Amino acid sequence: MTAARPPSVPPPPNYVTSAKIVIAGGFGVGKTTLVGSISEITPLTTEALMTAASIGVDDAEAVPDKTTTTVAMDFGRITLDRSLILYLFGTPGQARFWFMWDEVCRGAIGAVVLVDTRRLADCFSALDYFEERRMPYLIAVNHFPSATEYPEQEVRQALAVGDTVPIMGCDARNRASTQQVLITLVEYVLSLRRGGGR
Ligand SMILES: Nc1nc2c(ncn2[C@@H]2O[C@H](COP(=O)(O)OP(=O)(O)OP(=O)(O)O)[C@@H](O)[C@H]2O)c(=O)[nH]1
Ligand SMILES: [Mg+2]
Repeated sequence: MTAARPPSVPPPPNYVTSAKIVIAGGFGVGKTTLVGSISEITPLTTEALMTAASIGVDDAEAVPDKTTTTVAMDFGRITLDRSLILYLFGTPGQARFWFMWDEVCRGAIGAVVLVDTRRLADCFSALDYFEERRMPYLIAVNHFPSATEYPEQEVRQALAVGDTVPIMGCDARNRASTQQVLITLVEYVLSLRRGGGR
């Protein structure tokens, strides 16, 4: 993000700020879908076909239509308003690509942790990663048709995240829904910075 300006100094005309956001979460939770639903440029993806070799390694039971998986990262861009451009970096979902995470997350202002309520535990390592680095994150519950919807408080308890961490539902395939998630994250990061949080 561009260096903060003292509040008394108005931004110059055409002042544009950019920020990096990470889209994280477990395997097959919809990270690539989310980046693709909102990006105004053709997203850069690094999808590889899932072959028979992934049987028993990648649990695709909850997402039977899934044929590819991210092996490095996703990249997209969205202009939220005329003065704020977000660069979206999606992480690979599988544990064997952990070595990519530091590169993908470096310099990000915050993260969206996508979760599927059928496989909540899959996001624990992402939560640990952001907690350890004190990087602000929110929880976006990606609603899959066969997944049970739980009240926010139950999701909060199951994930053991703090009371201030935003939790919201979303549909990663839907642009408006994805946009709302990103706006909520940016507002949360700004509120933490104003309040001297993380
Ligand atoms: N019903 C429903 N299906 C979704 C949604 N988001 C993604 N999918 C489907 O779920 C599957 C997984 O989506 P991806 O976007 O590849 O998931 P990912 O998190 O990037 O996966 P990895 O990179 O392999 O970890 C795909 O078949 C999507 O079409 C959603 O909001 N609702
Ligand atoms: Mg992916």
